[in-house]
Amino acid sequence: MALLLLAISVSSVAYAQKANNYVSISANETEQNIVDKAAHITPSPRQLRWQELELTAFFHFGINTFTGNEWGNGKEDPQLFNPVNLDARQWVRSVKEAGIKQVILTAKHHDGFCLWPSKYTKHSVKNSLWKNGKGDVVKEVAEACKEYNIGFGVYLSPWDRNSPLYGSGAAYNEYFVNQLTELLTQYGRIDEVWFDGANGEGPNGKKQEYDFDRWYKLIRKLQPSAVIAIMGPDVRWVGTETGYGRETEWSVVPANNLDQLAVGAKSQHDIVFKPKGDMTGDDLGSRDKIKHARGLVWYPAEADVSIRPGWFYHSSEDGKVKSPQKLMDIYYNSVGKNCVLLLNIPPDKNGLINENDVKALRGLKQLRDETFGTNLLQDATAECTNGVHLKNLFDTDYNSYFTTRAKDTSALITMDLKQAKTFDVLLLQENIQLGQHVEKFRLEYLNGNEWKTAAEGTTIGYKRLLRFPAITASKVRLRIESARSNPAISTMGLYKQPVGQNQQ
Ligand code: FUL
Repeated sequence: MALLLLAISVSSVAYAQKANNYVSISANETEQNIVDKAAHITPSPRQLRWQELELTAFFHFGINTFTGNEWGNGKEDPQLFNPVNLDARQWVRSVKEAGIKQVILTAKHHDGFCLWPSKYTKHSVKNSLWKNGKGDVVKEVAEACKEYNIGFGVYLSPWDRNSPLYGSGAAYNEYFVNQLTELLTQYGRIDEVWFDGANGEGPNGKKQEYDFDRWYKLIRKLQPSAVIAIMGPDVRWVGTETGYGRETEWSVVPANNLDQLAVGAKSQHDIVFKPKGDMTGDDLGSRDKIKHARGLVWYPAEADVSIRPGWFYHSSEDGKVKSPQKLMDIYYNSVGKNCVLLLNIPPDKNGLINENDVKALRGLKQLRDETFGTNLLQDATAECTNGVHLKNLFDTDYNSYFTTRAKDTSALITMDLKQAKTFDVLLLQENIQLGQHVEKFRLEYLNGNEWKTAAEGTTIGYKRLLRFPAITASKVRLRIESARSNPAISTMGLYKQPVGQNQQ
């Protein structure tokens, strides 16, 4: 058994090393050379799996659910925690039915209260009234995710306002490693580990220095397929908590702002980056940004937002749950802008997702189904003088793609819909297994004898969605005006939003 496990972990490391995740740039390289290098950077297998999820959920749940706070101070009485009807299956079912593919539970928030019976603190479910101290929320959620076959991740706050060790340096890092080890070894597969950057002062008045290097190594060793998000090397925070991403979203960004460290002791390849500088500007990866870079790395964006004003449940916010229309707008602006959406749905004091949130999630699902049910291009014929595999644009296989011949980085694809159709949404996807290439594109339609612009954009990445005032036409064309290498477009779709949904 031990040998088998060793074999599995060795092969997964070897696989991870094959990813062309990072490239260094020497002084005097030409801009064209740098652009070529950028075009050939690709996601690691764990990053690709994560990107394809599109929709993930946060469950903010803990002692704050019972005190009404957003940030607890760590002095709460654990006995307050008593979600008498807790049903993790209802949580997971509610989000799965909405099309969400992975959840992240706040196993420990800044108050230090652990949702599992950690051996290393008294501030946990083991000293609560819930199930007479015999319960384990992490276990219940992990098991529900397995049952419903969706991913499971943990949020473990580095900032711990309860621990007397916080601020002490090595002793706190040891405590943190112990808790992280419990989470990474007791609950089966972990798909995402989410660290935020909050870093307050400990009882000694000192800020804790986090030993991220050690934490990353531990995660890579114990859960090699998990992405490490936000204060981590695999997934970057988009920069706001609104759920709205940026117009131009490159998954390849300069590594200048990041601290580089090698995770595997002997490995030259398993390099990871630790966030350091500001990654929240409007433009992180355009030619202008990469031409002076010393290294480039695949570091894609996650957009987080709560379905309610707060991250934790407050009954006073029951009437403030975001509407399906608002959630749909967020979807267009996150998933539709090359991000993964992390939507927070906080369970209530009873241990259930409130029915208002469930209704909003159902509404979102319905709007997505109504909009994206029929690709109006599915029976179209397409022509492109310098392109191949045009049919792949309209199939449902993400892996198959259209591309151009030779070294052509632009393309003009003309499509005949056979009869006039009305549409107001464009969907495009690049096959990011070949990198992210497109820098500028435009959708045109034939109006009488004149081609007119319906929509235009810069980056595509894993997915791009653009809305525009409804157009009726039988001929359209997609212009790839500029790209860093041959465009590899895996999907193109035209859709009509249901009546009543915002047009833009
Ligand atoms: C932040 C935290 O301070 C908030 O409470 C919340 O957990 C959010 C997702 O991350 O940094």
